[in-house]
Amino acid sequence: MAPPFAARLEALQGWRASMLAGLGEVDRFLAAHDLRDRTVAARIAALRRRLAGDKRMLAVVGEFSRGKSELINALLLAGCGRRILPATPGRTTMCPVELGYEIGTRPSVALLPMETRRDEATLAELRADPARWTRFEFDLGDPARLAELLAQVAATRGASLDEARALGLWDDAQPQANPPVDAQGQVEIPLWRHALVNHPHPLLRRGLAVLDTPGLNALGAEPELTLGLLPAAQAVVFVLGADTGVTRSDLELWRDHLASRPVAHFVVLNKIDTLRDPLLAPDAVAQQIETQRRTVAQSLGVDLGAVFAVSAREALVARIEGDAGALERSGLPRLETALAAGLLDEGREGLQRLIGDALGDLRARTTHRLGERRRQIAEQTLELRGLRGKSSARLRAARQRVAVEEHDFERCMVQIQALRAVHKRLLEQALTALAGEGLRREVEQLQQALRPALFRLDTRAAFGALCARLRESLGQGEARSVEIQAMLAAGCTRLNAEFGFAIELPPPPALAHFGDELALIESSYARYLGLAGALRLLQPRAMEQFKRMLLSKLRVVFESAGAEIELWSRSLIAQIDAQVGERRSAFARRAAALERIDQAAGELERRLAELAAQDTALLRAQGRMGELVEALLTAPAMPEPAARERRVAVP
Ligand SMILES: Nc1nc2c(ncn2[C@@H]2O[C@H](COP(=O)(O)OP(=O)(O)O)[C@@H](O)[C@H]2O)c(=O)[nH]1
Ligand SMILES: [Mg+2]
Repeated sequence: MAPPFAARLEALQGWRASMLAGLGEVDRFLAAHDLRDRTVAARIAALRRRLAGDKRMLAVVGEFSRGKSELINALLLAGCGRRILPATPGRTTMCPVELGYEIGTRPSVALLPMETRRDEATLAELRADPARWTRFEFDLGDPARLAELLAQVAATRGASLDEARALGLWDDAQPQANPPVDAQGQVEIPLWRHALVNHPHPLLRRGLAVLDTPGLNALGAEPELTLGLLPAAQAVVFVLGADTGVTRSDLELWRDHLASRPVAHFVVLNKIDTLRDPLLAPDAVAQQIETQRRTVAQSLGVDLGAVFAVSAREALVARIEGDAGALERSGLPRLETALAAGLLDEGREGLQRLIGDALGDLRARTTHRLGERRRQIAEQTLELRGLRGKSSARLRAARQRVAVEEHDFERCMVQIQALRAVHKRLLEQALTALAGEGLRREVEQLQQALRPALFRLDTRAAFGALCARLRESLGQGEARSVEIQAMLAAGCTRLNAEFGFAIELPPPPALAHFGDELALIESSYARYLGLAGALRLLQPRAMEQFKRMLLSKLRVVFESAGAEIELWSRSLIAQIDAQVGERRSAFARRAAALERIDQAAGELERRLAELAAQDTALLRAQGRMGELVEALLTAPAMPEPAARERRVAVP
């Protein structure tokens, strides 16, 4: 009873593996033909990293006790033969739990102590610092041990008000959100801040990651979850309880954090088993479930097809007991089919496009360089044919001609040096516009502006101003790269005309999508600022953390934009260098050939034959490169998701 998305993940994995293998072959081909300069190598390496690290994150979100953890137990962990994530009354998830797998590592549970919230490091930074985590390994044959370890994610402890305040778990400004204080003046706080489960489950091995969350509106959840983890998810499962219906807090959570996220949404109406009634006919119960589904779709403003009526508990039991009929009745398989389509196809197209673009570009450049080599061979052939039956004096004259041509050619180096100097200056300007230092200043300024704005409840204006300035910086980076392009274009035209180069300008990097990413960050942070979130920022610790998270998000966008400009402009310079190198070695080969011809009879014809053979090999290489790229571009994609899978009706 493997989940239906296993097959699809398998296909995705297969596609990825064949792409990786194909890229490896292209890489080896280029190296063998002396076509793999530094920028080509960097580009291929970047593609391979993207392919290898292509993870899909599914976030499961909802209010406390809707059955999120139980749903993950049924979706992913039923193979353990027991309940693994704590999901019983009185034992609920207290911290975000991420399930995933790093290939080549041991199964483990890593827990981040709540105390780490005292300092300002963000979760993203702490991830890279294993010393801060408490790590336990487990044996795959021992599910009881895994369940015991995961009981920790429900663990709590008592803390004084001062301590809770310092950890950002108590806010005097929001009494309604605070945990209750016991007779000793203590509050109950989560023991852990975050949990990472490293489990080689077949789905996790294939790049799926699943995020289980405590309630989002809980004070403890704050920025990390809504600003850091949720935006990284490709799909969100929003869990409601059939026993509670859509409550006000469900609706708030949906509206404030989920509805406007540009990712696939799946709404789960869980616990439909609670609607079963021995005094009602099964038809009448089904009718009730259907009515409730409609109500849910209406209240959330989603398609009926996106609402899945499920019993996570019955699904888990059915899987453990191997009862196919009960599993079907639990409604889970339908959800899984939809998840497979929504989660796995999402993003793959983008990756495919990226690879297609890069390969197309690589093929064009390679064909061009091979063509250039063939042109030089043709010229040499012509020159040598002209020497057939000619005297030694004529040969000497030809050798002198090569020397003069070479000397003429070397004059181009002055122009190239000048071009390089201007390029370097413009590139530096472009990169400065996108550098981290400026970003930090901007975000610091925002912090200054936010403080008074918080009291006026006018944070959006301050944040809007920051975003406008950031867009301007991005625009400046873009403007510089247009200048670089224009400057290099003029220089290259001159070089091509005067020295017979065949330099082709690659199209300038497309930076528009960085603007889109900036807009995405802008909207999720603006949403946060509009909410109770803004109030939380009155706490200095929360403000500091907000600032650091914002900065790290922005850095990724700006640094990637800078890297793209740099790679693009360096690839152009590399092209010039490669052509200079090829021209120089062509001169050397011509001179050496003429010398040998002068010394040995028969050498001329031998050299002509050699040139003809080289030309044939180059022609073959051109064809081979085309074949390699074509094979990759038309690699069998994944099975198309059947249209009806996306809109299943529930009986
Ligand atoms: N009847 C019923 N109870 C469920 C179902 N799923 C979860 N529960 C119960 O609801 C409670 C909360 O579940 P849990 O998974 O911890 O909720 P979470 O806080 O959203 O992770 C637990 O007592 C579960 O046993 C279900 O499908 N049917
Ligand atoms: Mg839970």
